[in-house]
Amino acid sequence: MTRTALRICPLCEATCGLTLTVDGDRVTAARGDRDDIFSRGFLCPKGAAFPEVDADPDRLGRPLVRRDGQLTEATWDEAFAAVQAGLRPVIEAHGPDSVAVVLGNPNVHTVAGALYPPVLLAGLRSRSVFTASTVDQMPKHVSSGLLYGDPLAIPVPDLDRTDHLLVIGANPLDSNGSLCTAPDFPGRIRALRRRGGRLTVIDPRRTRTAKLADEHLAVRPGTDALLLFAMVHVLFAEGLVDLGERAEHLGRLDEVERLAADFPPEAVAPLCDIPAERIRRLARELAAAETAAVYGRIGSTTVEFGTLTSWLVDLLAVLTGNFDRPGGLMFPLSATGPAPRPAGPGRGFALGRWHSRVSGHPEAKSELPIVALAEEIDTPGEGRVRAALVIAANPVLSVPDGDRLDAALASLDFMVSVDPYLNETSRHADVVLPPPPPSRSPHFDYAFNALAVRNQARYTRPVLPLADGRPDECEIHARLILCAGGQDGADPGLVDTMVIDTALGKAVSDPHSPVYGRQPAALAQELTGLTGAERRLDMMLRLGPYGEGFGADPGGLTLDRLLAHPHGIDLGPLAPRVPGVLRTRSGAVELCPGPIAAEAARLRGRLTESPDGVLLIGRRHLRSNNSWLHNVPALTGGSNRCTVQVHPDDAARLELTDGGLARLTGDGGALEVPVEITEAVRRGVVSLPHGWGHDRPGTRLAVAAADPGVNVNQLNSGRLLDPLSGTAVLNGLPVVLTPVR
Ligand SMILES: Nc1nc2c(c(=O)[nH]1)N[C@H]1C(S)=C(S)[C@@H](COP(=O)(O)OP(=O)(O)OC[C@H]3O[C@@H](n4cnc5c(=O)[nH]c(N)nc54)[C@H](O)[C@@H]3O)O[C@H]1N2
Ligand SMILES: Nc1nc2c(c(=O)[nH]1)N[C@H]1C(S)=C(S)[C@@H](COP(=O)(O)OP(=O)(O)OC[C@H]3O[C@@H](n4cnc5c(=O)[nH]c(N)nc54)[C@H](O)[C@@H]3O)O[C@H]1N2
Ligand code: SF4
Ligand SMILES: [Mo]
Repeated sequence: MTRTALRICPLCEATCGLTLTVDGDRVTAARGDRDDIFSRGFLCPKGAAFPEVDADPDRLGRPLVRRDGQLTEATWDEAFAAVQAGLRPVIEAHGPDSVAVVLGNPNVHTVAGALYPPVLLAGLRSRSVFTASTVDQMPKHVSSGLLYGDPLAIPVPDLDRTDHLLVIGANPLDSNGSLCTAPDFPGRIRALRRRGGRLTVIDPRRTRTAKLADEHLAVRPGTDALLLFAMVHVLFAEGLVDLGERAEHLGRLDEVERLAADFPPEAVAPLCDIPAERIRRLARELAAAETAAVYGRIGSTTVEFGTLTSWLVDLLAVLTGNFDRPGGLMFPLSATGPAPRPAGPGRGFALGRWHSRVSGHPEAKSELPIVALAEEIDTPGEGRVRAALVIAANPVLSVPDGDRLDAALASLDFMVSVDPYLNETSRHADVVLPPPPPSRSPHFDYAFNALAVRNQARYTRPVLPLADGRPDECEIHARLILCAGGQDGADPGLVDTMVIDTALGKAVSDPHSPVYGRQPAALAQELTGLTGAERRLDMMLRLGPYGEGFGADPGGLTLDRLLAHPHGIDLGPLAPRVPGVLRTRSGAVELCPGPIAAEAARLRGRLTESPDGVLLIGRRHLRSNNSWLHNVPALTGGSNRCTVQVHPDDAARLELTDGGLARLTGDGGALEVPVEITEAVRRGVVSLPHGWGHDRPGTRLAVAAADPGVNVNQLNSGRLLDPLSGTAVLNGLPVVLTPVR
């Protein structure tokens, strides 16, 4: 008996709606849901491989507990008892900071990862918090915190309406977009071209996105801050600054002009390797376009001046009147986010409220740089990290100097992994808690609806039931929270009840809330949903910007209404949100925050440097995802290879041959890698993908281990950081290449 069921794809930020074919207790096929209000039938090869991803025989079905040094299968009750027995003594003897919480990327793709880690952190009160953000988008959060007073207020390019898209260090044709949720990003770019719009791509590699562009500029890695500053310089110098309708909410423009004075195109051109006249033209085109959006991603954030570059991306939109208006950069309004409130001064954003123990890195957004995790474990002394809760993260591969972290994790007193795989990181755990596969999990995009190019809401329930006795990932997280608090055995539903009580308690005492003055217990009674997580979703929808407000707006959103629209509810195109979205102390956009001005001064020091040597950058393959999809045969092989791409001229100079081996040496180590000679990378730049290196013992990844590749992050010591955000420099790393004979 086959049937079909809907499921939002969790494999990247595009959040496509899938129609799954289900045969008995297996998903047998996936296609794009043509009726999905946002993705309209689009899917990529990863989504098409959903059945194989879901049914990978190496996914763990039962928890593992370390006994006599060996990870062995255990019951769920035994596993949670082991968690509490391992964790509580560490907390009691050494305090909460001795427990590191490590959160990886898939947390933004699961309901559990959105709803429970904040509760865990609030209860545990550990300052040892490390996430994938500090090898990713933290510079954008810091930039938004400084500019808008809210690190989560990230404006996105209004892709479907813009006339001019300037892309800096992003390759959405392979990544399907990031910090800009847009199912069928490729189709949306083609539509831009069809309506006469212009696409410019700045990227050291001629990517598939660059090939679609009107113009591709192969910038020297790590120099975008200089390039964009020179564009700002030109806008001021040529009188092209036009703040448009938002001018009254924009503060400290004159200070920006003073900073930009130091970066004329002629000064940066030799460093960026882009002629001054082209830089001028880039600025003029941006200013002349009817509407324009600037979009930066990994190549703009995981670089030494990542925060400064992220700020410049938004600044260019501001200075050309493209901020907070259709066709420019706009703030999405998510259905589960806080309801808009009256404009006015906010609490602002603070950086460096505490520092890491060993290297003194400032916190950002209550996190410490994940590159500092190893040293926080392996450096003796008061306050050392002795235990770790690792949730959906594989830092041994995704973070610089995996070998050091590998050894550090092995030395912990106690470690838990919430992970479906026994992989390079989870093999060190004392307890592995495997969540069920996506077909048996609910899906709602708490994170990505706040970054989507169209306001909309979609929810899919689990397509298949859980096997007997198996908890879903929400329950795993809830029980973990109870164990950390020494309450193993208590009803995991209590965690949701507590969250709901707290949230409703706050809402009823907020004069701007539709439920002001009402009784929390009575409101809680109204919530629907089959699980605690669903009741929380119902609550957030009702209290959110489109919510029915517990009766205040009977036409508004509730869980029931969402369930009645299985292909989703369209909430319209993005709308202007300034000044209501601002949370700065001044109540205005802070165009020139102090920490940014200091970074600009540091950048000025680079103007006198003369670049040389070979720089390493990364790349992503369409049929892969970070470190964890190499175990699915349908997604391996073909172009999906761990090779170092080298320009033909560099290959000739360095005597490298296509298919031969090169030895790459960085400040963190050396690797031998097959060479792929291609004109796609510019001269002086080589590219190696991340997430490979599946050759460590003690894992259960049969397919990945057969073609392990090498771990690019072993070339990187992790010493180079974007100082404001603590984000590791993953792109533009100096390396030396020699042939291996
Ligand atoms: N050199 C270099 N390094 C990079 C990058 C780069 O561009 N270059 N990119 C960086 C970026 S952007 C990121 S986001 C990080 C990612 O870094 P991580 O988050 O550490 O890595 P992932 O490979 O995404 O895998 C996370 C883990 O989640 C598990 N997992 C998969 N699905 C689920 C699930 O449903 N629930 C749970 N609990 N676990 C699940 C996987 O098995 C895997 O162990 O890597 C970073 N590292
Ligand atoms: N298929 C696939 N999709 C994915 C992922 C995946 O692993 N595979 N990972 C997901 C995740 S976690 C994320 S964060 C997103 C990332 O999404 P993207 O940022 O779009 O992905 P990347 O391919 O890393 O693109 C970064 C681009 O920056 C360029 N670059 C490197 N250094 C510089 C520089 O100094 N300056 C400039 N201007 N460009 C530079 C690189 O050549 C590359 O083309 O993708 C997500 N989607
Ligand atoms: S683009 Fe992303 S969300 Fe869409 S099918 Fe592919 S992996 Fe899934
Ligand atoms: Mo990422």
